[in-house]
Amino acid sequence: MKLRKTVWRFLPLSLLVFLLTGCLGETNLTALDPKGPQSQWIFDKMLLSLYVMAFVSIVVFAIFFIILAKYRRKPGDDELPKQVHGNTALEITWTVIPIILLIILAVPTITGTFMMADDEPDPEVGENTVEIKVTGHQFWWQFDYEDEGFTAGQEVYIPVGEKVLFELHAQDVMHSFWVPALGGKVDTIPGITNHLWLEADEPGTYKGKCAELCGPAHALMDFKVIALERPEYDQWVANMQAEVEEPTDALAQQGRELFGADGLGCIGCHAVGGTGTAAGPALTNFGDREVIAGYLENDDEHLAAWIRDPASLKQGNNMPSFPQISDEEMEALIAYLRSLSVNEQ
Ligand code: HEC
Ligand SMILES: [Cu+2]
Repeated sequence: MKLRKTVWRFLPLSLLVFLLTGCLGETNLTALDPKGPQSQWIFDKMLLSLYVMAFVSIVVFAIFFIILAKYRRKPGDDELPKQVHGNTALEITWTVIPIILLIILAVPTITGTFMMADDEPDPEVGENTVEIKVTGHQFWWQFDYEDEGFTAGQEVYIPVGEKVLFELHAQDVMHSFWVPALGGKVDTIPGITNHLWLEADEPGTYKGKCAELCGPAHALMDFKVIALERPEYDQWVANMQAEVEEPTDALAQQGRELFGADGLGCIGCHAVGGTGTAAGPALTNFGDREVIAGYLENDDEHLAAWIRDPASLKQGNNMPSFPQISDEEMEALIAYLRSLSVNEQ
């Protein structure tokens, strides 16, 4: 009776797991569909260990069942079987086989670990290897392109087919930088600099996540890696470096006033152009983002709700709320934020 109850309890749960894993597959937030040399390597090792484990299980269970059948007590077996102690040949066999299996796992694991830790510039692109400083904040990501002289928030653009070097930092608590389709996860730790390189085989948008419990909105600390062909990437860099033009539209201009120091003071935390601050994500290309704050669909309704009361949408985040903004002001502010796009130039 009890067993049946337990089964019924677990059934919906296991169905849920099926559904959830299905969702993850769709958004490429998965290590099982590798899209770069590093993630491919990790995936191959997962398969290798799976094969080794399958081999061990099959052999062990086969021997187990054979022995169970062959040597079980049969009718008429009154005497104890002959008692033996020690068998050198057997003992050597079952020591040597696991050693061989461990070597099969260890050799590629160790060489691969060094390969993944190798943060030397890409030999193929030499001096032009892209280096990006990543800083994890509660609960957003800052990407400094220091050599290029600008900052990006929430979305990191990289060239396709090149090893890109990431220098990992944290501002407040520990976070972990993870783009499952491209590679392994590495922690960002306050006061410590970690390194990671990633490479994307094909252009596309790859979802990333903070993989270290870092506070109430940890689960919403999402980001994106956007991989572009080299010429498009260079164009994006040039657009990010360019002087931000004043909006031509009157409404957006009014929004720009509100955004500034004489208005609501958003500019104190949000850079538009240049290298920015550590207080909030740079909004230089906010108009190009698909989502707000890492996860909210970037439409006017969500944007207004976010600006009025960010805490209700992302618990514990560091943006103050602005409930005083009137509907007209909000319209202007949104028009300005929408004008912040570098892709339309
Ligand atoms: C005290 C600093 C601070 C001020 C002032 C501030 N913000 Fe923010 N803002 C933040 C932080 C921090 C985040 C990131 C929140 C998160 O995702 O955890 C953020 C996120 C945002 C985002 C989402 C950005 C993205 O790419 O996901 C928008 C849009 C935004 N703020 C607009 C504004 C506007 C408009 C104002 C002025 C009315 C403003 N902010 C004032 C700190 C601030
Ligand atoms: Cu985090």
